[in-house]
Amino acid sequence: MDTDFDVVVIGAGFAGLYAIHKLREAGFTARAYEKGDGVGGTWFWNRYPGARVDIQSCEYMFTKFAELEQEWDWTELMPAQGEIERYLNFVADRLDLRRDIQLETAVTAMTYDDASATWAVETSTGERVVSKYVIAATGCLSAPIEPAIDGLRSFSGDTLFTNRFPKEGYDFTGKRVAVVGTGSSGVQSIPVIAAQAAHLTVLQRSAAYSLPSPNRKLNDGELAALKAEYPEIRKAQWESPIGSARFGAVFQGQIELPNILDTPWEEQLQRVDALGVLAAFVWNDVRTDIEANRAAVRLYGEAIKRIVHDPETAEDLVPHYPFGCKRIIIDEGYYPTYNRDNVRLVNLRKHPIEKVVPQGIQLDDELIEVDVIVYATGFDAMTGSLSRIDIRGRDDRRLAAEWKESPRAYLGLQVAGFPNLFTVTGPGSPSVLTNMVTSIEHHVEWITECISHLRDNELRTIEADAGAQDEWADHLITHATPIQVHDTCNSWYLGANVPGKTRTYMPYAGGLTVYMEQCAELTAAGYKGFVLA
Ligand code: NA7
Repeated sequence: MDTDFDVVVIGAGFAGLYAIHKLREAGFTARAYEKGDGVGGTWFWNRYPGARVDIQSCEYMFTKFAELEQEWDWTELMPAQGEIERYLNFVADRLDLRRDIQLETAVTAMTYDDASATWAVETSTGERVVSKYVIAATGCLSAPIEPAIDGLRSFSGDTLFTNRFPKEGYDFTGKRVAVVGTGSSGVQSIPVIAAQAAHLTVLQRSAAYSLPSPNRKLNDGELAALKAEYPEIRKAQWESPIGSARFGAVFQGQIELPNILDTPWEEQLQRVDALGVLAAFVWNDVRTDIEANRAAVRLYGEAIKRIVHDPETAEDLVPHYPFGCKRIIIDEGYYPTYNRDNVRLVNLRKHPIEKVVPQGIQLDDELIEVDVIVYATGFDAMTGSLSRIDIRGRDDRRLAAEWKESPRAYLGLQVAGFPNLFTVTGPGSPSVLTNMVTSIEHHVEWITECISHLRDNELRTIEADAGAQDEWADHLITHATPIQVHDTCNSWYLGANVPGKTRTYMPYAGGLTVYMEQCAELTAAGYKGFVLA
């Protein structure tokens, strides 16, 4: 059967852009559909004030373009949203990718036809195209959650979402603002909003673990020195289990890592004097031993008390779940913000939200009157962006229904029953526990080589074997630490932030290097765990 394109790519963020380039290089025709009116994916949508990556700029870029990387000038150690978005636009222009990208077009439905081994893809613009393969470059944190709060739409002021923040920005000057949510989007935006607003009320359900960002402008000559070192940086990056040899290095330096359980309280406090909140994290035993973890949380509380003057606020800022259950946040001035006269923290565990009303947010015992509400309430992570598309595979199997029961994909790359559909950094991949760019590059390269293999060997389809997929899902559980799956851990890694979502650890926690070796071995063994026809 004739197809419109060899491959449909969904999304034009890091993954979609790299996919177009690699597919073109391998001689395939491709069309990428992107919902937004610009490229950038996560970095297109999440343009809230203070949005910044937690990986160093020299590692948060494509690693295989020796020329291109020399042409791009980062200005900061850990770039902000705007600079990353500009970088991705630069890549799109420089590699001439735009001619294969259709913006403002969401993929709404996809149906697999067994007889022709093709996918019929429908879009929000009413188009219907047929392709041999689909690459879902849809991102791990791309399906926003609108919190189930009564009356959300009844608010008469401005309602903003961090993950769909207005392109033109928003001026909080003179406004009474409420921020709901204290994950990284909330924590990063709160200091910036507080500095502008007349008054800010932070509504916190779970306290965060957050470290002061080591970000700074790159010094004179520093970028040139980094550029000269790019080959070594890349090598180290690809040898790192998290795709970033520099992650954490800026914090840890030469700090020793004793066991917290072997360290007297007075000595622990001395470390707080020297390191602030960071003191709670730099112990050998905190990530593996739950008792050590509890000791670290106690120390974390001490560190917060030394920054935040109001004792009740300081107490409310201490998390009640283990450190390491969620990704640590990197903030710029988060805790000191609570010493400002115009900022107030509300602990929703003590005073839950009843509903949103036209004037603001009604708690159990108080009405918080505001002009603006900012929701920083997170994502249906890893699966949401695909399960929100009506995807029907072999025998009319619906991806959303299958993932509702169990969000699984073999190696995070393919789902049984959905031939020739590839998930870049899908559930079961190391992705979100690593530098996303490195993980994305690995997946896109694997997928392109796989499709080339099918073409070169005149094979029609590849599909995950259901048994191999189940085994992989079991394997994920064995790698997750007791802390990552602890009863009190309600992370999005577990899907625990989405009402009704199956609670299971979705990412592969065994490290990127081990994972890549496994992918290579399975591929060399004739795509073991996949069915090729
Ligand atoms: P997160 O990390 O999922 O944070 C969402 C926050 O919103 C979190 O504090 C939630 O509390 C809170 N939340 C969610 N729903 C509600 C309701 N209904 N009421 C009050 N509070 C609510 O999302 P982010 O966008 O901040 O960060 C996502 C990732 O981006 C991050 O991990 C980094 O990898 C980059 P909860 O914890 O569920 O009690």
